[in-house]
Amino acid sequence: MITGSEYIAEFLARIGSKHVFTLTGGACAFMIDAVGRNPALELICVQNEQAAAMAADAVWRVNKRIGVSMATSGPGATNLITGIACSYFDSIPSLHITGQVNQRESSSVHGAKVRQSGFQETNIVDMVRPITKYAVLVRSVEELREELVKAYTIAMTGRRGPVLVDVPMDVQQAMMEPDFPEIVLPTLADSQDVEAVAAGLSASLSQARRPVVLWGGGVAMAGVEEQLAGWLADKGIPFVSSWAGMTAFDHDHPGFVGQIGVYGNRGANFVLQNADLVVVLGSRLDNRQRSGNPDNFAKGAVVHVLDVDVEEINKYGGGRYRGAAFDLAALPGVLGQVETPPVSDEWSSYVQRMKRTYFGQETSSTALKLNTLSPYEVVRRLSEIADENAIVAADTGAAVCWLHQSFKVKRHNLFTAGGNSPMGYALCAAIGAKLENPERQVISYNGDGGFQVNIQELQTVKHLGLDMAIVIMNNGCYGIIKQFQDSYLQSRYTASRDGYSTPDFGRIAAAYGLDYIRVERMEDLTPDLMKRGAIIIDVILSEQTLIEPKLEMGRPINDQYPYLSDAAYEEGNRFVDYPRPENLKKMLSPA
Ligand SMILES: Cc1ncc(C[n+]2csc(CCOP(=O)(O)OP(=O)(O)O)c2C)c(N)n1
Ligand SMILES: [Mg+2]
Repeated sequence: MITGSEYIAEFLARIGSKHVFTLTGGACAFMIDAVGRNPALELICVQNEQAAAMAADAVWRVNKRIGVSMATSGPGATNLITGIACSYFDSIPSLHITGQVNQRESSSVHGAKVRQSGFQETNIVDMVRPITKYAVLVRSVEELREELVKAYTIAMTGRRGPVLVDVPMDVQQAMMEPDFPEIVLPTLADSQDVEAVAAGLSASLSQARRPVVLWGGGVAMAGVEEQLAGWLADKGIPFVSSWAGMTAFDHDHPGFVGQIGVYGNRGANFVLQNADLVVVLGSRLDNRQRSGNPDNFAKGAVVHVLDVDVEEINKYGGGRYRGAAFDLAALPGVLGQVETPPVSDEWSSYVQRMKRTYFGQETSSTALKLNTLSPYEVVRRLSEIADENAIVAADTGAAVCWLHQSFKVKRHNLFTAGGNSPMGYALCAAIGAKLENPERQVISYNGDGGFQVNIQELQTVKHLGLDMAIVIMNNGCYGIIKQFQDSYLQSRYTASRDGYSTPDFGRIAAAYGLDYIRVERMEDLTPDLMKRGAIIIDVILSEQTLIEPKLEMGRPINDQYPYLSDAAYEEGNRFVDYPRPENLKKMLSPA
C-alpha cells in the first residue's frame, strides 16, 4: 500500500513528467514530500505560484509533454489562475494539482452556508471551471485513481487544455493499492472523414483564383507542419500566418508572405485581404487577426476553416465562412487528395510584389527621428545572433508586437501566451522551457513593465543556475498603452507613463547575482551575449517608440497606421476595394 500522495507522484512519473513546479504550503505538503522522494521527478520551487502555472504551460509548448504545477489551497491555488488561463485560451494541456483542507474541516461538512471553515479553504474547482477543460475535487483514493486518468486524458485529447485536480489532505494521506490503470489516449485522427474534408476543400479551391492559406497554431499542435510546408511549396500557394502559427516553419519558405492582423506585416495583410479564398488551418481568427470589425476581414473571400473544435466554426454563423471540425493530425491525408487548380500568374506576381515591398521592411520612424535604437533592428539582430534552434519565450505589450513583426524564424521555437497575454509570462515560461531543454539556448523576451510583474523569478533562475538571456525592451513605460492613449485619449499618459517607473535593472541583476549589459547601440548586441550564462540584456529605447504598423479602430487590417499614400494603398488593394473614409483621406492630404 502507498499513500495518496505517493500515488500522485508515481502517476506523474508514469505519464512522463520530469518537473513539478511548485510553491509549497501546508495543504500540499504531503504531495510535495512524495514528489520530492520520487526519483523520476524533480521539484522546481518558484517564488510565486503564477510562475509555476506559466512554467508548466511552457513545457508543452516546447516539448509536447504535459506540464505540471502543484500548489496549496487558498492563495496558492488562486495564484495559479492567470497561468491556467494562458493554457486554456491557447489550447495547451497542463495539469494542476492543488491541496485542499481535510474534508472533516471543510465548509461542506455542516451544511451551513459559511464562507470558509478550514484555514485557507477556497473553492478552487468552481473558480477555475471556466478556464479549464476539467476540474474536480476528489473525495477518496478510489476517486483519486479514476480522476487522475480522466483529467489527464481530457487535457490531452481533441482540443487540448488545462485540468485541475483538488486533493484534500486526508486523501493525500490515505492508503491505497499501487494499481495504475493503463492509459490509452484516444486519437481523433483515425476517425476523421478525410474524403469528405478533402472534397470540401477541393470544391473551395476549384472556385478560387486568388487562394491564400492562413497557417495557425493548430498545425504544429497536430504535428503536421512539415507536411504542410512541403505541400505549400509544391503547389505554389502563398501563405500567411497567425502569431501562434509563425514559429512552425522556416521564414525563408518561398510561399510565406508574413503574419497578419492588427500588428501584422503590411504585405501579408494586403494579400489576405485581396484573396478570394482563405483556407484557415488551426486558427480561431481572433480579433487581433480580423480586427474589431470582422466584416472588413477578407471581404472578397470565402473563408474555409478547418479546426478541431466545432464551436470555432459555429461561431461564424455561416455566410461566407464554411469548413469542418477536423483534427489536423489527419491533414496529410487531405493534402494528398485535394485538387488544386494552378495559381494564376497574376495572383502570384502580385503576392511576390507585396512580399518584396513589405516583408522584413518594418522600421521605427521615432528611432530614426530621435537617433535611438529601433526595436525592429534589435529584433532582427536577435534572430541573427541567437542559435537557429533557440527558444524565445515572449511577454506582452509593444515588445511582443515588435518581435512578431520582425523576428525571422529558422528552427527557433518562438511563443507567447497569445490569448491571455499576461504581463510577466515570459520569464516564467523561459524557466519551464530551459529546464526541459538544458542544451538549447533560451531567451526570455520582455518589456520593462511585464518584466517587473514576475521579477522575483530571477531568484529561481539564479538558484537553479539556468543559463538564459533575459531581454528587456526598455522604453521606460507601458508603450502599447501609451500608443493607445495617443490614438484615443489625447495623449494623456495616465497610468502608462505617469505613475509608472522602473528600477535600475543593472542593480537588480547584481542583487540576484546575474550578469548584465546595457545596450544603447546596435554594436553592443553581439553573439557572445547569448553564451555568457544567465544575463539581463537591457535594451534602451525611447519612450516614444511606436508599433509601426499598427491598426487603428475602424479600419480594415490592410490600412494600418502610419497610413500609406493613396497610391500605395490602391496598389496593395489591386483586387478588392477597401474605400477609405473622407476624413482619413483629408487627414492624409491636407488641402
Ligand atoms: C497582468 C496584466 N496586466 C495588465 C495588462 C495590460 N497591458 C498589456 S501590455 C501592457 C504594458 C506592457 O508594458 P511593457 O511590458 O513595458 O511593454 P511595452 O508595451 O512598453 O513594450 C499592459 C499594462 C496585461 N496584459 N497583463
Ligand atoms: Mg515598456
